[in-house]
Amino acid sequence: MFQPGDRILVAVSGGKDSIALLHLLHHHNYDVTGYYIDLGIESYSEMSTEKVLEFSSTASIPIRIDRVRDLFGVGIDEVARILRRPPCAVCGTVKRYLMNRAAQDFDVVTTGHNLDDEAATLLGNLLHWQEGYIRRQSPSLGEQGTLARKVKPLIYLTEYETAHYAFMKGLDTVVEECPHSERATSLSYKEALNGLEAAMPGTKLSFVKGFLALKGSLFPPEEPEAIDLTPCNQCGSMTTVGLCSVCRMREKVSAVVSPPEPL
Ligand code: Q46
Ligand code: ZN
Repeated sequence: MFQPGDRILVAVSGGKDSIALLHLLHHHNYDVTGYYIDLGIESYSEMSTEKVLEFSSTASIPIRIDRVRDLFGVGIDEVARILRRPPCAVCGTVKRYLMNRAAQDFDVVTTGHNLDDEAATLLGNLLHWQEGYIRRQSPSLGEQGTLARKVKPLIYLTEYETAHYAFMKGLDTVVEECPHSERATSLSYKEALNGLEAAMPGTKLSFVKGFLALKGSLFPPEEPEAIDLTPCNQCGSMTTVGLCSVCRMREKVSAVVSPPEPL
């Protein structure tokens, strides 16, 4: 997934998985920088920001922070309300945008997805036959255009195991989930998989490992569609049209709240 000399950006939310990953890689002397996005979701974001900053200062690991409020002047909930879109849809687009921007200074981006996350995503993709997503589901996505490599080093460890690591190392992490995660369908998939795991231990691991072993023959990679990308007129990030999706959001939001400084 990466070499000892690579500059690694570790996306952290303040939760146990991402903090455990950052702690583990730092402990093994990799060149790591944490990357945290303050979503501006009231007490949840305040608590997460506090934990991430505390961890970075006690562990002496550099951390880079972007704030959604610096982009829009308000947090995710308010942006979603103004745009009349679900918070998670807005959040996903904004996080991707910020992460890709931050990744430009690094060789690889890592996230703390664990086995439970990966199995739930796979189950959801299969239940709805999301062929494109199934083909792309992988612990390691190569560089695409200007986008850095993205890897998930923890996908063979269960949520229980990463929680155990965090506990044994005395890592102080955020226990609360984002208030919007309750509506996430992935929770239902996780519950279903936990039921299967309890009846047949090892199910999650064999589900994900078996998929990755068979993916090449069942879902062979397709030739990527040639898409013409040009720099966004406003922020310079690569996009298919004049303004990227985040700059279009910024335009709409700035009609309602005072706009922050230009990007
Ligand atoms: S998408 Fe939705 Fe998550 Fe963003 S608003 Fe919260 S639950 S944090 S992974
Ligand atoms: Zn833009």
